[in-house]
Amino acid sequence: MTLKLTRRMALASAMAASALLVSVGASAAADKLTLRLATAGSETDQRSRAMAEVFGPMVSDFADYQPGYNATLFAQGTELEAISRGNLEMSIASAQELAQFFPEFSIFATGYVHQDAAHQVRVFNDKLMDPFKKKVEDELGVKLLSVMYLGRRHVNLRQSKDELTVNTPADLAGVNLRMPGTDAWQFLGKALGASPTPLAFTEVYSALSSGAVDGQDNPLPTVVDKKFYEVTKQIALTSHLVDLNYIAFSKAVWDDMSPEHQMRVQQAADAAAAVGRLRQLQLENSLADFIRSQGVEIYEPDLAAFREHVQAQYVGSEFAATWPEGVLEQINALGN
Ligand code: KDO
Repeated sequence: MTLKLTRRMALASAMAASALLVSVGASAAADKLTLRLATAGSETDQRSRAMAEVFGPMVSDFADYQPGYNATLFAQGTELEAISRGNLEMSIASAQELAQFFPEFSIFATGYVHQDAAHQVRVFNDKLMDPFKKKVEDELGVKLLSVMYLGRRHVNLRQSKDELTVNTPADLAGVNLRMPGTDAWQFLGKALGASPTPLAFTEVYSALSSGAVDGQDNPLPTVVDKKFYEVTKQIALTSHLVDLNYIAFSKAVWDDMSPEHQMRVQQAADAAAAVGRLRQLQLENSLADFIRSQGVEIYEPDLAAFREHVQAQYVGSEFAATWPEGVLEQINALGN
């Protein structure tokens, strides 16, 4: 925790400096606002497409949207710090990355909490989010504009179902499961019963291909978009995390915009999130047969066993200790 506080204090001073730079930059450049977005996602990912096809055009009369895909602008997990330091304007952020700065964000990255895409939207728009959003603005200089739907994460393995059938978390003992690099992701990998390995998203295909890892856990649309079906043999539909991202925006750039441009940016972000969500849901509900046609077995494990085991790992955990009193109950109350 001390490290995080130090990190946050360092960021606070960097933010102050960047705010000055932005205001000087903005006043000096009378032309369009430049909005660079960094993501580890591909250009064909539905979140990336929605930002390019909806967000960009909706703000194009006053802002120049410049996406950087496949972690080419900033390495996965470093985007929020880049925004905070004034080196980037936007990112597609995760609750797990925010939890590196504010551990309480791990509640939105906890297995089997969000029930579906609509639940994610109700939670993000509920007053329970206000203190979370304010803290990120005040201490990191990042404004969370909208929530994006990434999808249901499932266990996707190189081994065939005959070699290893995944019914309960006990079946994942010793499985080298790639999870993204942050603490909250590694904790989820362990909660599933596996032995998690941190690895950047852009390295996953080659690690599966070489056998450096046994599996990964992205949603079905990502399995297709990144062709993970070429290097894996099964998907156990654990649905262990109905995953989300946030459209993250520089607070310094936001504060420098007129109220009209702020409203336009907010509307464009909400529209892009809505379009991306619908497209991702349609894809998610239609890809199983295609993936099976590529030789990947897809089946349902003992969901009750997974849900019970994973939830039990969080009770009394270091993450649960950071959750504000009553928030989990409020999130559950917004469920179906
Ligand atoms: C991943 O690295 O598996 C992950 O799905 C984690 C998400 O939080 C998000 O960073 C995502 O990668 C990227 O947007 C690439 O899809």
